[in-house]
Amino acid sequence: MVNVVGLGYIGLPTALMMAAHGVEVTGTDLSAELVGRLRAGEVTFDEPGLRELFDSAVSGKIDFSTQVCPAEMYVVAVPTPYDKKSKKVDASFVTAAVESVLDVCPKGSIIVIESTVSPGTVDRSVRPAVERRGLRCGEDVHLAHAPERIIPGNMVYELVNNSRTIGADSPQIAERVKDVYSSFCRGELVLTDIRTAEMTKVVENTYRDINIAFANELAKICRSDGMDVNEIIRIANKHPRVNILSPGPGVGGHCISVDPWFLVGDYPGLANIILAARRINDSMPEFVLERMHDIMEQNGITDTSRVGLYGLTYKENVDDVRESPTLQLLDCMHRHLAGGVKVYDPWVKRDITADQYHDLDRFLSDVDMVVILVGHDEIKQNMEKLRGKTVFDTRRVCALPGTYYL
Ligand code: SAJ
Repeated sequence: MVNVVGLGYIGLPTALMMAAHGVEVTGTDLSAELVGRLRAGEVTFDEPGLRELFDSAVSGKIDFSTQVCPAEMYVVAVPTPYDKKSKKVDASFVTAAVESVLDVCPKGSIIVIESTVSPGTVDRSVRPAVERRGLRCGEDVHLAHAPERIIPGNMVYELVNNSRTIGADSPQIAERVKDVYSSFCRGELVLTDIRTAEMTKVVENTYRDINIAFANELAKICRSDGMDVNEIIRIANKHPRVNILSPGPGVGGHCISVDPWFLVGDYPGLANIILAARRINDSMPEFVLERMHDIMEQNGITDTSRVGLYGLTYKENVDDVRESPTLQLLDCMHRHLAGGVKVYDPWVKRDITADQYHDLDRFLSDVDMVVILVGHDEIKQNMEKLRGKTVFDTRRVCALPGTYYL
């Protein structure tokens, strides 16, 4: 039996996937409200294929609970925020979850950390929590790290098809963890030690952050000299060994905008390109704001309340707004005392910010200029409605004549 601890964006699909493939699973979350909704059959966030996965899981062996329970294997998938000042990972949710597991776990059980942690966190925070109880790692309890790799918007597919890394203290334990994941995972399951698994995960997200930062820096260079950055990247990418990502209004989400800071926090003075990339990506909302002002000026728009930010999530076709570039832009505007803009996102039903609309036509009738910040399919499909407006497209999804780009 597997107990998945933490039923958020990673824990829930993982628990459902295991259950749908015949593994007996209990999903645990501290939030009684969340557990109540799951028990009532409600899928707690929007993700393609998650409803179907939920339905096939509940016809198998899955239970939801607020309590951690005795199990052969635990999968810990709780958040790992970073401290914004020190830039270091805050492992307190992980250690609290492990402590709750240690209260009930039978001798010989395996605790798999799926949460992304900075290299060394298992040694620094998890092992000591085990040892403080007089338990021995490798005998009374076994530790492993199997960092998640799935991308929001395509989670269900990637959960099945991506390769994954399993770090453990011994090859035998790694094999036992592999047996459980291979119930559903068709990708290669690479076995290694815990520290290598921790580092590899953070390196993957940092690599992507640096690649996006390169695209964003190119956008600034090209803008300063009247060149079309997207055309340049498109052509450069025809080279067989070049694959530049797309510039945009910034990097959001809880992964790529966070994980590189773990390396900056742990290796000050060594993580130089990584720090520069973070700074470039974090500077994009400010760059968007400057460009917005230029475009407003060129079009005689003086009133920011006639400007609409189109898209609020951190990227396309998800409902997640964590660290979203639009929220960063709003914060930036607030600091520049430039408020009053209107906001609309077809994916965001709840109220996140002031002047937020829930109806596209009303939103568009109240603005003269639209700033596209997310490339949702729904935004692409409704592009004709922007005809006649001043359009500033930070995602290169609008082909209407006269559109301004980054
Ligand atoms: N972005 C760009 N330009 C691009 C690609 C992305 O500006 O060309 C922006 C997005 O708009 C978004 C941010 O970057 O604001 C991050 O989006 P993303 O799609 O690159 O990544 P995430 O954060 O949704 O998921 C990443 C994935 N990591 C990698 O691809 C290396 C995923 O596989 C991880 O599982 C996930 O982080 C995680 O949880 O760590």
